[in-house]
Amino acid sequence: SAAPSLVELLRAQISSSSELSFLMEAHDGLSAAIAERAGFKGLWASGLSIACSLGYRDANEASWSHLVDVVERIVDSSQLPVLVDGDGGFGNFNNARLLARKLLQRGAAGVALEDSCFPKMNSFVGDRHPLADIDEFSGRLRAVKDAVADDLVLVARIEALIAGHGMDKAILRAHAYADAGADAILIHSRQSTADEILSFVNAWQNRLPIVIVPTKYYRTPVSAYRNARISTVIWANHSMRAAIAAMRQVCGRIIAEESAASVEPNIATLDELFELLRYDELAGAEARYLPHP
Ligand code: SPV
Ligand code: MG
Repeated sequence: SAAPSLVELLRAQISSSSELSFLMEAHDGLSAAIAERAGFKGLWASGLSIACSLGYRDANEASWSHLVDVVERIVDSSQLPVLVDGDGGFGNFNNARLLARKLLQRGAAGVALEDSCFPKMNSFVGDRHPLADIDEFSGRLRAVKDAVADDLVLVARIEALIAGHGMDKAILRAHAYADAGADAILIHSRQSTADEILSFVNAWQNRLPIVIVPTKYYRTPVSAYRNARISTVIWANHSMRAAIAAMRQVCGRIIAEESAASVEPNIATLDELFELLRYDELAGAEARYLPHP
């Protein structure tokens, strides 16, 4: 039988509650290639990190066409399935289904849509996180499902805890989004412990698989998520934050010392760069395809 497609691979990872899977953030081709080399089996095309790498704020400043262009670079740069952070879908049901079709064309394996209003604001910024009406957002999910069927994994993300609406409202939304055809529920929290996530999971009873983003509650060991039969953990922004720290240090030293000598041992070698982007493959292709003088 044929090798599983990327969407089948992502679906298998996200739908298994007996095996915890991990999606690593990518925001460009390079970060995708590095995550793959490290051994990750799937990628999260992070809205925050992609915006950041473009010099935008995570407030829908980048357009859906910016996003799909970056997703294409991520998809082309690894063999891994990519779950794309689709924010709220950039508008109503029509914008959301257009985004989903374009992501499918660019090779994404899944899309996560959150029940925020356009323009969204990153979940960790400020206190204003107005939620979409449940029925309106369910319509966005149904429109996406009708547009792409099972060719993309559809993750419905609940921002009710971020918005301070409490557990009952969050569970109510999860059931509505399951009814609308979501394949999994992403429940987000800005607390520094996993308590509210674990009580959500307890109340939810695994009607659909659960995806979490432990950016603020990073101290909780993943064994707690295995025990709770959570399906997927997203490391949502760590390569971007590593890049910021590393670039800040190297820029600071080079300007202060007017020399690159002291940073040389701490930065990637050019050979590592050439290896990551498979320059050797190009050399081999040149030998095959260029005329020999
Ligand atoms: C992202 O990575 O863009 C996310 C996760 O959506 S968070 O920033 O935590 O909202
Ligand atoms: Mg995001």
